[in-house]
Amino acid sequence: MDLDAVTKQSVLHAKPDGLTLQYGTAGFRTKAEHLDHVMFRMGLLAVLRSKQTKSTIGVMVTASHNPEEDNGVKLVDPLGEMLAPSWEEHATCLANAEEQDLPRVLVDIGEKAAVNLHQDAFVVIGRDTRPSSEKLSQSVIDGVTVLGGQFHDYGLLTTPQLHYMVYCRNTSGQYGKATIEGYYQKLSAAFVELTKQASCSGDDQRTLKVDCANGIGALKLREMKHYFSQGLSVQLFNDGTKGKLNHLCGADFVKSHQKPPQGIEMKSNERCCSFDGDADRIIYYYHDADGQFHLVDGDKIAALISSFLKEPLLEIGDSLSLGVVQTAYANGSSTRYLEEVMKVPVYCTKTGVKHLHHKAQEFDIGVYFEANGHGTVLFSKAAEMKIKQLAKELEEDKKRKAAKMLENVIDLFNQATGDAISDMLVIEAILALKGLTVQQWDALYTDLPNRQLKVKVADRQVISTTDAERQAVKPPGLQEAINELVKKYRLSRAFVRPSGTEDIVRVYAEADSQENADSLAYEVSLAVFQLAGGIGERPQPGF
Ligand code: 16G
Ligand code: MG
Repeated sequence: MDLDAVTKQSVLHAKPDGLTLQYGTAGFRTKAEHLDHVMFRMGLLAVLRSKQTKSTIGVMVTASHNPEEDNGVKLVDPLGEMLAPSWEEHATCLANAEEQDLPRVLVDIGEKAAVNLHQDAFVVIGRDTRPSSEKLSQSVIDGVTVLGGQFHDYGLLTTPQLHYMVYCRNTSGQYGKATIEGYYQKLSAAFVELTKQASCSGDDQRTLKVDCANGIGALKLREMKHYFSQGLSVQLFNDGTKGKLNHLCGADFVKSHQKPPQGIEMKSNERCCSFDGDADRIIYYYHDADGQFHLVDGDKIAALISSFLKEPLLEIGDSLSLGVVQTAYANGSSTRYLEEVMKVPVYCTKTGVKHLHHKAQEFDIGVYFEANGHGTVLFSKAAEMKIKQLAKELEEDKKRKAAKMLENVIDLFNQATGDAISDMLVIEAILALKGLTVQQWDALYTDLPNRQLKVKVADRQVISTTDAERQAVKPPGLQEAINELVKKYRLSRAFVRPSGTEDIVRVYAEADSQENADSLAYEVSLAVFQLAGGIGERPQPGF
């Protein structure tokens, strides 16, 4: 390592005094103007990680669903996974090191992680459409270069596309070609193949309105739609030509406000969906004939996909294990439906894709979705090989068809991470194959009314949780208070957790009616405010 060169370059990406940031659930995230030094340093770190793993590492510049003025950065590990936890700590140390300590911290990480500094390093970089992203990704490149790393800058990409590139490059192209055309071709071919078996239903069924959150998803979907146009026609809204990124639109807005985004024309019973700002989340919705809005969220996506998968799995008669992974935010009705009606085992993990992804890897086929629309289906290598073999060998026509269908499903799901575009194509294929309307899909089960609130506290770390965030162990008395409140309502459940991305505590409540979910959420917020050091205005009832 040429530490002198690092020091010299670092001055051009100086860290503002006193600023400390944490590598959180999805990397670093804050106002764009505070991130230049973090980007440079993540370029440095990516080189070390690449040397250590002897693999290509990804760096994505995005702040996902957050406001346009924000930005963020995260590293992507060799198989498209989120950065390993011990390296998250290195990332935090490096980002917060004062200028003069930077060389020492770098050397320290190199030693602790036993990095062979003579190894070559290769880093791939992607960015979203934020005005700040181009300059910030140049700072990443500066960091990579000063440590002698090689790089490829993909420019504008969705987050899942960057994960895909990393995965392709580290599997010598076996997973797919590490180019944007490679991505379009792989997914579209699987989609077209899968939907071939769908009996042609009316035009109506095969049109989808997509709210792209004024983000990168719009650019990429516009390029890609020609590849699958024979199977599906997508109409793009909030495509970034006028509106602001994530402003009154996008998956996060729709899910948290439980209402349609601005800028989309919805006719009754039309199927619509929203991506978030970096296109790794997807949420569906529609207006019924009475003009009532219905949300079809990540839980219902998991329910649709798992029930679809069960049939061909049974048909091929091979006992591949299927599991569904959710978080505490999963609607209670969805968990009940999956366990009692679908009879699939359901597991709960902490919030954040990396936790779900990790758990899902324990199954032959692991379906994971957060209620907010992040998710995918992972097939173990063993399951994939078995299915591919059966698709070739099986004599019986029905069985072979089932195996072939599963083969296409494997190719259609982005195996590196949750991906709004890939998920959208899977969902559209399933609806077409099953001849389901969005209303029929929605009717799989009825969501319990629920409410999410935020509470401001002086220090959100005074709350600590256990049992996949469903129980608060600190501060004393809080869980007992929640238990008492929950008892007052039917079919109720509530939990609180410190946010991993904002300086607030999140409250979730569900109950038999919206009114009850709302008052339970309010009462729990008040308990948090009183017992966990609330600041500012006390929570108020009513929404
Ligand atoms: C991040 C996570 C998302 C999680 C959310 C929770 C990734 C890629 N993203 O956006 O999965 O739902 O954080 O935010 O892991 P919170 O901790 O503020 O509730
Ligand atoms: Mg996102």
